Amino acid sequence: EKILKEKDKEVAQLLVDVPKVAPVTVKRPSLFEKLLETDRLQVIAEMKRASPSKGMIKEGADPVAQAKAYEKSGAACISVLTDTTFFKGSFQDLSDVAHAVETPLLCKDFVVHPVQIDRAKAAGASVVLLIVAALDDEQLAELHTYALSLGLEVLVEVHDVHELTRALQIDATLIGVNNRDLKTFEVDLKRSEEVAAAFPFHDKRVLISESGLAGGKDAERVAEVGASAVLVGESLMRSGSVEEAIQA
Ligand code: IGP
Repeated sequence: EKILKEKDKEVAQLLVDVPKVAPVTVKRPSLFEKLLETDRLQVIAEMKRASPSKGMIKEGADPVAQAKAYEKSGAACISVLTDTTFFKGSFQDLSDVAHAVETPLLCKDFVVHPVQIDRAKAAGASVVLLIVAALDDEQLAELHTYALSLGLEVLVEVHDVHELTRALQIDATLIGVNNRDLKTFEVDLKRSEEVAAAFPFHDKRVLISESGLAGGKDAERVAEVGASAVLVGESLMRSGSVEEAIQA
Protein backbone atom coordinates (compact mmCIF):
# COMPACT_ATOMS: atom_id res chain seq x y z
CA GLU A 1 0.00 0.00 0.00
CA LYS A 2 2.86 2.32 0.85
CA ILE A 3 4.37 1.66 -2.55
CA LEU A 4 1.10 2.28 -4.35
CA LYS A 5 0.59 5.61 -2.61
CA GLU A 6 4.06 6.64 -3.69
CA LYS A 7 3.26 5.53 -7.25
CA ASP A 8 0.22 7.81 -7.43
CA LYS A 9 2.48 10.77 -6.66
CA GLU A 10 5.01 9.63 -9.22
CA VAL A 11 2.34 9.21 -11.90
CA ALA A 12 1.14 12.77 -11.29
CA GLN A 13 4.72 13.91 -11.87
CA LEU A 14 5.20 11.76 -14.98
CA LEU A 15 2.05 13.24 -16.47
CA VAL A 16 3.47 16.75 -16.26
CA ASP A 17 7.10 16.23 -17.16
CA VAL A 18 7.29 14.88 -20.65
CA PRO A 19 10.69 13.39 -21.55
CA LYS A 20 12.83 15.63 -23.74
CA VAL A 21 15.06 12.89 -25.11
CA ALA A 22 14.23 10.84 -28.18
CA PRO A 23 12.73 7.43 -27.43
CA VAL A 24 14.94 4.34 -27.73
CA THR A 25 13.81 2.29 -30.71
CA VAL A 26 16.01 -0.84 -30.64
CA LYS A 27 14.15 -3.91 -31.96
CA ARG A 28 14.26 -6.84 -29.55
CA PRO A 29 13.42 -10.52 -29.86
CA SER A 30 10.26 -11.77 -28.17
CA LEU A 31 10.81 -13.11 -24.67
CA PHE A 32 7.68 -15.24 -24.95
CA GLU A 33 8.84 -16.91 -28.18
CA LYS A 34 12.27 -17.47 -26.71
CA LEU A 35 10.87 -19.20 -23.64
CA LEU A 36 8.34 -21.22 -25.61
CA GLU A 37 11.05 -22.56 -27.92
CA THR A 38 13.74 -23.66 -25.50
CA ASP A 39 13.52 -26.62 -23.19
CA ARG A 40 16.46 -25.49 -21.05
CA LEU A 41 15.77 -23.28 -18.06
CA GLN A 42 16.48 -19.65 -18.97
CA VAL A 43 17.59 -16.77 -16.78
CA ILE A 44 16.09 -13.30 -16.58
CA ALA A 45 18.85 -11.32 -14.90
CA GLU A 46 17.91 -8.25 -12.92
CA MET A 47 19.69 -4.96 -12.32
CA LYS A 48 18.73 -4.23 -8.71
CA ARG A 49 20.55 -1.66 -6.60
CA ALA A 50 18.47 -2.00 -3.45
CA SER A 51 15.19 -3.39 -2.15
CA PRO A 52 12.81 -2.68 0.73
CA SER A 53 13.55 -6.09 2.24
CA LYS A 54 17.34 -6.09 1.88
CA GLY A 55 18.27 -2.40 1.86
CA MET A 56 21.27 -1.56 -0.29
CA ILE A 57 22.36 -4.54 -2.36
CA LYS A 58 25.10 -3.01 -4.48
CA GLU A 59 26.32 0.50 -3.83
CA GLY A 60 27.37 2.39 -6.94
CA ALA A 61 26.33 -0.41 -9.29
CA ASP A 62 26.93 0.37 -12.97
CA PRO A 63 23.80 -0.71 -14.83
CA VAL A 64 25.50 -0.81 -18.23
CA ALA A 65 28.41 -2.97 -17.08
CA GLN A 66 26.03 -5.19 -15.14
CA ALA A 67 23.69 -5.63 -18.10
CA LYS A 68 26.51 -6.31 -20.54
CA ALA A 69 27.87 -8.99 -18.23
CA TYR A 70 24.41 -10.55 -17.99
CA GLU A 71 24.02 -10.55 -21.75
CA LYS A 72 27.46 -12.02 -22.30
CA SER A 73 26.76 -14.85 -19.90
CA GLY A 74 23.62 -15.84 -21.76
CA ALA A 75 20.72 -14.19 -19.93
CA ALA A 76 17.51 -14.61 -21.96
CA CYS A 77 16.28 -11.21 -20.83
CA ILE A 78 17.50 -8.34 -18.69
CA SER A 79 15.28 -6.76 -16.07
CA VAL A 80 15.88 -3.24 -14.81
CA LEU A 81 14.21 -1.84 -11.68
CA THR A 82 12.95 1.65 -12.47
CA ASP A 83 11.33 2.42 -9.12
CA THR A 84 13.41 5.03 -7.31
CA THR A 85 11.80 5.36 -3.89
CA PHE A 86 12.13 1.74 -2.82
CA PHE A 87 14.63 0.19 -5.24
CA LYS A 88 16.91 3.14 -6.14
CA GLY A 89 16.44 2.48 -9.85
CA SER A 90 15.31 4.89 -12.58
CA PHE A 91 14.10 5.19 -16.16
CA GLN A 92 17.58 6.54 -16.81
CA ASP A 93 19.04 3.17 -15.76
CA LEU A 94 16.61 1.49 -18.14
CA SER A 95 17.48 3.64 -21.13
CA ASP A 96 21.21 3.36 -20.41
CA VAL A 97 20.86 -0.41 -20.44
CA ALA A 98 18.62 -0.28 -23.52
CA HIS A 99 21.42 1.29 -25.52
CA ALA A 100 23.91 -1.32 -24.35
CA VAL A 101 22.16 -4.67 -24.91
CA GLU A 102 20.05 -6.43 -27.53
CA THR A 103 18.20 -8.93 -25.34
CA PRO A 104 14.54 -8.53 -24.44
CA LEU A 105 14.36 -5.86 -21.76
CA LEU A 106 11.92 -5.88 -18.85
CA CYS A 107 10.86 -2.69 -17.10
CA LYS A 108 10.43 -3.67 -13.45
CA ASP A 109 8.12 -1.30 -11.63
CA PHE A 110 4.74 -1.00 -9.96
CA VAL A 111 2.60 -0.01 -12.90
CA VAL A 112 -0.72 1.60 -11.99
CA HIS A 113 -1.15 4.04 -14.90
CA PRO A 114 -0.63 3.96 -18.71
CA VAL A 115 1.86 6.84 -18.54
CA GLN A 116 4.33 4.47 -16.85
CA ILE A 117 3.97 2.09 -19.79
CA ASP A 118 4.65 4.98 -22.18
CA ARG A 119 7.79 5.77 -20.22
CA ALA A 120 8.94 2.16 -20.18
CA LYS A 121 8.56 1.95 -23.95
CA ALA A 122 10.30 5.27 -24.54
CA ALA A 123 13.21 4.10 -22.38
CA GLY A 124 13.58 1.02 -24.58
CA ALA A 125 11.79 -1.74 -22.69
CA SER A 126 10.20 -4.58 -24.68
CA VAL A 127 8.42 -6.13 -21.70
CA VAL A 128 6.53 -4.52 -18.81
CA LEU A 129 5.50 -6.05 -15.51
CA LEU A 130 1.92 -5.98 -14.24
CA ILE A 131 1.39 -7.13 -10.67
CA VAL A 132 -2.05 -8.71 -10.24
CA ALA A 133 -2.05 -8.05 -6.48
CA ALA A 134 -1.62 -4.32 -7.03
CA LEU A 135 -4.49 -3.90 -9.52
CA ASP A 136 -8.21 -4.49 -9.69
CA ASP A 137 -9.63 -6.54 -12.58
CA GLU A 138 -10.49 -3.51 -14.65
CA GLN A 139 -7.08 -1.82 -14.25
CA LEU A 140 -5.34 -5.09 -14.97
CA ALA A 141 -7.29 -5.65 -18.19
CA GLU A 142 -6.86 -2.05 -19.35
CA LEU A 143 -3.14 -1.82 -18.68
CA HIS A 144 -2.59 -5.24 -20.28
CA THR A 145 -4.46 -4.25 -23.43
CA TYR A 146 -2.71 -0.90 -23.54
CA ALA A 147 0.79 -2.39 -23.29
CA LEU A 148 0.02 -4.98 -25.97
CA SER A 149 -1.34 -2.25 -28.24
CA LEU A 150 2.06 -0.53 -28.06
CA GLY A 151 3.76 -3.73 -29.19
CA LEU A 152 5.12 -4.52 -25.74
CA GLU A 153 5.06 -7.92 -24.09
CA VAL A 154 3.57 -8.19 -20.62
CA LEU A 155 4.82 -10.27 -17.72
CA VAL A 156 1.86 -10.77 -15.39
CA GLU A 157 2.92 -11.45 -11.82
CA VAL A 158 0.93 -13.66 -9.47
CA HIS A 159 1.47 -15.01 -5.96
CA ASP A 160 -1.02 -17.82 -5.76
CA VAL A 161 -3.61 -19.84 -7.64
CA HIS A 162 -6.34 -17.26 -7.14
CA GLU A 163 -4.20 -14.58 -8.78
CA LEU A 164 -3.30 -17.05 -11.53
CA THR A 165 -7.01 -17.31 -12.31
CA ARG A 166 -7.16 -13.53 -12.64
CA ALA A 167 -4.14 -13.55 -14.96
CA LEU A 168 -5.77 -16.20 -17.14
CA GLN A 169 -8.98 -14.17 -17.29
CA ILE A 170 -7.12 -11.51 -19.25
CA ASP A 171 -5.49 -14.26 -21.33
CA ALA A 172 -1.95 -13.55 -20.10
CA THR A 173 0.58 -15.84 -21.77
CA LEU A 174 3.73 -14.75 -19.95
CA ILE A 175 3.12 -15.36 -16.27
CA GLY A 176 5.49 -15.01 -13.34
CA VAL A 177 5.01 -16.40 -9.89
CA ASN A 178 6.67 -14.28 -7.24
CA ASN A 179 8.04 -16.47 -4.47
CA ARG A 180 8.25 -13.43 -2.21
CA ASP A 181 5.20 -12.29 -0.26
CA LEU A 182 4.82 -8.57 -1.00
CA LYS A 183 3.73 -7.79 2.57
CA THR A 184 5.94 -9.98 4.74
CA PHE A 185 8.83 -10.30 2.21
CA GLU A 186 9.03 -13.95 3.11
CA VAL A 187 10.32 -16.18 0.31
CA ASP A 188 8.95 -19.67 -0.26
CA LEU A 189 9.58 -21.68 -3.43
CA LYS A 190 6.41 -23.61 -2.61
CA ARG A 191 4.57 -20.72 -4.25
CA SER A 192 6.08 -21.73 -7.58
CA GLU A 193 5.14 -25.35 -7.02
CA GLU A 194 1.55 -24.49 -6.12
CA VAL A 195 1.00 -22.19 -9.07
CA ALA A 196 2.72 -24.66 -11.41
CA ALA A 197 0.36 -27.42 -10.29
CA ALA A 198 -2.60 -25.36 -11.55
CA PHE A 199 -0.86 -23.90 -14.60
CA PRO A 200 -2.25 -24.57 -18.10
CA PHE A 201 1.12 -25.34 -19.72
CA HIS A 202 -0.60 -27.08 -22.66
CA ASP A 203 -2.05 -23.97 -24.21
CA LYS A 204 1.03 -21.98 -25.10
CA ARG A 205 1.71 -20.21 -21.85
CA VAL A 206 4.99 -19.92 -20.06
CA LEU A 207 5.71 -19.77 -16.37
CA ILE A 208 8.56 -17.85 -14.80
CA SER A 209 9.66 -18.30 -11.19
CA GLU A 210 10.64 -15.00 -9.56
CA SER A 211 12.59 -14.02 -6.46
CA GLY A 212 14.62 -15.62 -3.74
CA LEU A 213 16.44 -18.02 -6.06
CA ALA A 214 20.01 -18.49 -4.90
CA GLY A 215 21.63 -21.14 -7.05
CA GLY A 216 21.45 -24.33 -9.05
CA LYS A 217 19.42 -26.28 -6.51
CA ASP A 218 16.65 -23.69 -6.38
CA ALA A 219 16.65 -23.38 -10.16
CA GLU A 220 16.38 -27.14 -10.55
CA ARG A 221 13.47 -27.28 -8.15
CA VAL A 222 11.37 -24.79 -10.12
CA ALA A 223 12.46 -26.18 -13.50
CA GLU A 224 11.20 -29.57 -12.40
CA VAL A 225 7.65 -28.28 -11.93
CA GLY A 226 7.66 -26.62 -15.35
CA ALA A 227 9.09 -23.11 -15.05
CA SER A 228 10.73 -21.96 -18.30
CA ALA A 229 12.82 -19.30 -16.64
CA VAL A 230 13.93 -17.86 -13.33
CA LEU A 231 14.04 -14.15 -12.56
CA VAL A 232 17.06 -13.47 -10.39
CA GLY A 233 18.19 -10.18 -8.89
CA GLU A 234 19.94 -10.15 -5.57
CA SER A 235 22.11 -13.22 -5.91
CA LEU A 236 23.39 -12.09 -9.33
CA MET A 237 24.06 -8.56 -8.04
CA ARG A 238 26.08 -9.95 -5.15
CA SER A 239 27.99 -12.71 -6.88
CA GLY A 240 31.38 -11.71 -8.21
CA SER A 241 30.95 -13.83 -11.29
CA VAL A 242 27.76 -13.49 -13.23
CA GLU A 243 28.81 -16.46 -15.36
CA GLU A 244 29.04 -18.81 -12.42
CA ALA A 245 25.77 -17.75 -10.89
CA ILE A 246 23.90 -18.06 -14.17
CA GLN A 247 25.26 -21.47 -15.01
CA ALA A 248 24.70 -22.83 -11.52
C1 IGP B 1 14.24 -10.62 -8.19
P1 IGP B 1 15.58 -11.54 -6.10
O1 IGP B 1 15.12 -12.15 -4.81
O2 IGP B 1 16.32 -12.53 -6.97
O3 IGP B 1 16.37 -10.30 -5.92
O4 IGP B 1 14.24 -11.14 -6.88
C2 IGP B 1 12.82 -10.19 -8.61
O5 IGP B 1 12.02 -11.32 -8.69
C3 IGP B 1 12.24 -9.16 -7.64
O6 IGP B 1 13.05 -8.03 -7.71
C4 IGP B 1 10.79 -8.79 -7.94
C5 IGP B 1 10.21 -7.49 -7.83
C6 IGP B 1 8.85 -7.67 -8.20
C7 IGP B 1 10.67 -6.24 -7.50
C8 IGP B 1 9.80 -9.62 -8.33
N1 IGP B 1 8.65 -8.96 -8.49
C9 IGP B 1 7.97 -6.58 -8.24
C10 IGP B 1 9.77 -5.15 -7.55
C11 IGP B 1 8.45 -5.34 -7.92
